[in-house]
Amino acid sequence: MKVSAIETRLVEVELANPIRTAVHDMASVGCVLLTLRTNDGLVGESFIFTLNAARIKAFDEMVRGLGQLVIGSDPHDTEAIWHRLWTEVNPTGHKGVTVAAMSAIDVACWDLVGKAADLPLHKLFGACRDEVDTYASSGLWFSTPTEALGPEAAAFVEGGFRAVKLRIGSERIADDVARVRAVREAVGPDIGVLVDANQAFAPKHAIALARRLEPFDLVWLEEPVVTHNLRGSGEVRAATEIPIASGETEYTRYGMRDLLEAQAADVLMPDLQRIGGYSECRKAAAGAAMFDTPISTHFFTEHSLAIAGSTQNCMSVEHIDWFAPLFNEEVEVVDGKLRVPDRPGTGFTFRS
Ligand code: SMN
Ligand code: MG
Repeated sequence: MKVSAIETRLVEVELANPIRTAVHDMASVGCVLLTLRTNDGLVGESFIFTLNAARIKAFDEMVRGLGQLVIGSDPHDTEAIWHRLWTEVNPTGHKGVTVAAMSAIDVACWDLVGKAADLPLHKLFGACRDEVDTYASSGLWFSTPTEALGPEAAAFVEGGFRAVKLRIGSERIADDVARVRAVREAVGPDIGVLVDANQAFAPKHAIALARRLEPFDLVWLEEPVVTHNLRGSGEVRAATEIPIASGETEYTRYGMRDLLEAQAADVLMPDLQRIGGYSECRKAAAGAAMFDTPISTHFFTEHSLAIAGSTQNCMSVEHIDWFAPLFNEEVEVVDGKLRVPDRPGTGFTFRS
């Protein structure tokens, strides 16, 4: 099997309402959909995105530029392809757009490998489960006023979720405590509550806040400080009993290694686009396993299920519904868990 053609398509998916976190302003997501075709008629698919479709053409250009190097390759050679591209992007940089494009190519190659074998990817990788914990993450934004949080959280539970993620980032600690209290009171004691600060705080603020949040029995506090402040994140982690989650902003296994070395997080959150695709995500997960550290995948709900189904130390998959309009198939939440699809490849195909 050889890759014979590469195609991209740009799609802008509108969000239901404009939303904000402590650092992001979003009205839509711009996606580059990648299709790799083979000489024997198979199709491998993947996507990457930017918020608001801004700079999407740079992503497209990088995918198509690097994709040329894959034409004529056997997509089974995922390691060789990844390392060829890694060497190729040396002058351009080993983070950012380059790695996003490598991720798209890697996931599309793996999709082809699964389809050629007629197997779902978690079975090819070595399966460990067919369902995984998830949490509702398409809501409870920082732009949602405190009084609206309780009803929105309750609606997620009504819809079948057993955990929800809330965004915070207020200047006054009391305001964020009130946001967390509103959600905890609305969902009761048996539902998981996760809190994401999107890097809003200085370490001392984060420590003071975390101590005030301890009575709310949180699953984790995510990205309490700027991502490059590994020592600060480690200080927050050491000062609170709330587990610290981080890693969505890190690139490749090396970013995850830095978090582990600095003891900066209790849970690593690889993002398929920033980590470098399935090949690199599996290495990052194995590195985390060496430290008995769980991972929980960031965004990419559909495509992350292959990782969750084959990674013993994957504790959950973030449920975000933004990308559902891209696919023919839907993710299934049953009793608060996501089913790992048993369809070949990623198990998800693009709508035409
Ligand atoms: C997040 C990141 C980017 C846009 C929206 C939300 C958030 C998450 O950090 O973890 O979902
Ligand atoms: Mg986050």
